[in-house]
Amino acid sequence: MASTDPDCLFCRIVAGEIPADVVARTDTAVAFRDVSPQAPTHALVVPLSHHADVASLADAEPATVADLVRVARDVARTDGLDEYRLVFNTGADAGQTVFHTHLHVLGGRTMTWPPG
Ligand code: IU
Repeated sequence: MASTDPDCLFCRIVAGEIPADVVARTDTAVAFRDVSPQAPTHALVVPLSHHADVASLADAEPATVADLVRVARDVARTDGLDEYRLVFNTGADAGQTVFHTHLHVLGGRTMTWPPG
């Protein structure tokens, strides 16, 4: 049984309690379109289980981290992308605002670096 937090927005999206534009679902992850897209393709891939950030997920469920990357690749491919950016913001200073692990999949335009 995956750990969940009833107060967590992404746990509630995973559970189907809050609507989202879901584009993929596996035994371990759900992918949905970001509500505030920063690129033509901008999806979030989240584990079913609640862990605040990717390092915590890696400690608890290392295989799920790889699953997130594979789902991200498949979402990009579905949008016709071979080239894309994957981002795990970790901590408020890094830009993390939702404390349920999520992998950003960004693509469909030329990316700049550093991201800011
Ligand atoms: P961040 O790495 O924690 O900053 O990313 C959180 C993302 O979640 C951000 O891109 C938001 O636009 C996105 N998001 C969403 O897709 N749906 C929501 O209801 C909320 C945030 I709140």
